[in-house]
Amino acid sequence: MKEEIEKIKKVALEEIEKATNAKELEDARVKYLGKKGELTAVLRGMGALSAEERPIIGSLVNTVKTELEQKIDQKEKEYEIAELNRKLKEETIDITLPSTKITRGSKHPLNRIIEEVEDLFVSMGYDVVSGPELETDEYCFERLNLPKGHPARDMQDSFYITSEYLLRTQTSAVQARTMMANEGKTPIRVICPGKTYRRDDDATHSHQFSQVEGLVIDKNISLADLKGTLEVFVRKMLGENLELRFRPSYFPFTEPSYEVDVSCFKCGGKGCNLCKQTGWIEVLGSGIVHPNVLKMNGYDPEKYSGFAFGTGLDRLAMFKYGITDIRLLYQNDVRFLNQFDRCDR
Ligand code: 2NM
Repeated sequence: MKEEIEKIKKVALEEIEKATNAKELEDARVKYLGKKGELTAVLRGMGALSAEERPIIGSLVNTVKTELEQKIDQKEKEYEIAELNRKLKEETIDITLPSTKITRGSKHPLNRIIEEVEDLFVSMGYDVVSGPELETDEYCFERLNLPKGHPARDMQDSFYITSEYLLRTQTSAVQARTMMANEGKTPIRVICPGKTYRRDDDATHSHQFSQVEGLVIDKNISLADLKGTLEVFVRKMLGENLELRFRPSYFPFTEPSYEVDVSCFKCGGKGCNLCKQTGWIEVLGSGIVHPNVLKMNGYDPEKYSGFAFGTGLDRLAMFKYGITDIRLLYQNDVRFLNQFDRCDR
């Protein structure tokens, strides 16, 4: 019996030692220590032994069992450590490598311009107001002294939705709304930046474009106030040393009306391709609010007067950033937009 046990032990230890993976190790455990294992079989056969032999053999079997268990545990530990080392080696990360860059958005050039214009006018006591882009004929034209039949109302130039509704062709509609909402109270000092729409589409005209218009109404507002205001505006946006030139013009909502030129900021007025050799660049429309417009929107032209102006923000952005095609402002091409992500950081 003793020899049999010693033999099992010897073979078992060899087998455990030979095991090269967890599966073989587990097989050995079952084979020798399991319920139907060889050592367990020896214990079962102990009934045939004498009373003196029984404890000796029993103790021997237990010692061998413990020894085998320890050997298996030790082998298992070795596998675990080897496995851990393998993983550690395989999953090593180089924390000194550069990380993947988080892409940040950038402010759209038009929004930069709008914010700059807003900051300037707010600092001079103006409110920034907005209104609907889908306008009524009444606010877009009628209340701005553009009666039915006026060429500016032409279906060819505007996006009419119905005979009464259209996409606003200028932001002046917002100013008519502001006057009506103020119910004859003064002063009014507002700018209205926003999107406007016309049936045009080429390198210098987009069917959707952006405008800012300004309106001031109070007692004793004169052309001098308009000129001073636009001088501050243009010099802040395009350059402190620029000169302004007021050219008589016509707008239905102002009388007198002026187109405002600025001395060429590229050549300094000497003449170049940008100013087409004239030394001047047209930047604004403006004028003294027409008495009809005041009257129609609740202001007595005998008591009050006002000035108004308007300009295209797209052109302003193009001048400031050297953009040559207006459509780039509306195509949302990241290759274009990315170029502005360093402008104010
Ligand atoms: C311009 C040029 C001249 C203008 C007039 C008005 C209002 F509401 F008083 F009638 N708003 N904007 C105006 C005047 C706009 O844009 C080129």
